[in-house]
Amino acid sequence: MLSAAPRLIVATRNAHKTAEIRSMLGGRFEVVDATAFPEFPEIEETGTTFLENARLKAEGISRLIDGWVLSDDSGLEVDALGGAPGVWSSSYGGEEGNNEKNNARLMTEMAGKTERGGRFVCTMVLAKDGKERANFSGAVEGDIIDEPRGSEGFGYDPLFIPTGYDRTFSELGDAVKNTLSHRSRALSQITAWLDINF
Ligand code: ITT
Repeated sequence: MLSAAPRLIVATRNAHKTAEIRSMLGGRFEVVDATAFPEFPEIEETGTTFLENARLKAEGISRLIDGWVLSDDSGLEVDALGGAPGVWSSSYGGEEGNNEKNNARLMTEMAGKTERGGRFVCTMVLAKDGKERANFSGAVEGDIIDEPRGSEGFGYDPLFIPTGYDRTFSELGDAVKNTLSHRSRALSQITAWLDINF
C-alpha cells in the first residue's frame, strides 16, 4: 500500500515563498504553510540576523504543532548600501510586505550609484518539538538595476539580475529562478540532509 507523503509545515504566510518551496520539495512532502492555521499567532521577528529570525519562526511554530516545521528568513543585501535592506528587507519601504514601496525605496537609494552588486540570502531552519534540528543557508550574487523589469516572482525580483544572466529574476521566471536562487540553494542542502536523517 502507498503511504501518504509526510507533512512539512512551512512557517510563513508569504504565498510566494511557499509556492517556490512546494515546487522544490512538493514531490517528497505535503507542503502546508501557516495560512492553513489562522489560529497561529504572528511570530515577532526580533532577531538581527537571518538565522535568529529563522529560528524564532521555526521553533515558535513547532511549539504549537506536531511534526517537522521549516522556516525561511531571507532578504537582499546591497553592497553600496552597507548590506541594507538585509534582515529588514520586507519593511524597507516603510510598510511590512509592500513590494512596490520596497522597490521604490531601493531605486531611490541606488540612484546614481555605480557600484550595483548585491546578493539574495536565505537561511532556513528545520525544527521539531520546539527545537532547531538543523539550519541551512544559500545565496545568489547579482546586480541591482535602475528600473523594474518583468512580471513573475515577488519582492525585489524585478530589480535583480543574477550574475551570468542579462535578465531579472522576474523576467527569467520561476522555472529558471528555482534552479539558482538563494532559496533553492538552501533547499538543496535540506534535501541532502533529509536523505540522511529523515
Ligand atoms: P514570512 O516572515 O512570513 O516568512 P516575509 O515575506 O515577511 O514572510 P522575511 O521576513 O524573510 O519574509 O522577508 C523576506 C523579504 O525579502 C521579502 O518580503 C522580500 O522583500 C525579500 N525577498 C526574500 N526572498 C526574495 C526573493 O526570492 N525574491 C525577491 N525578494 C525576496
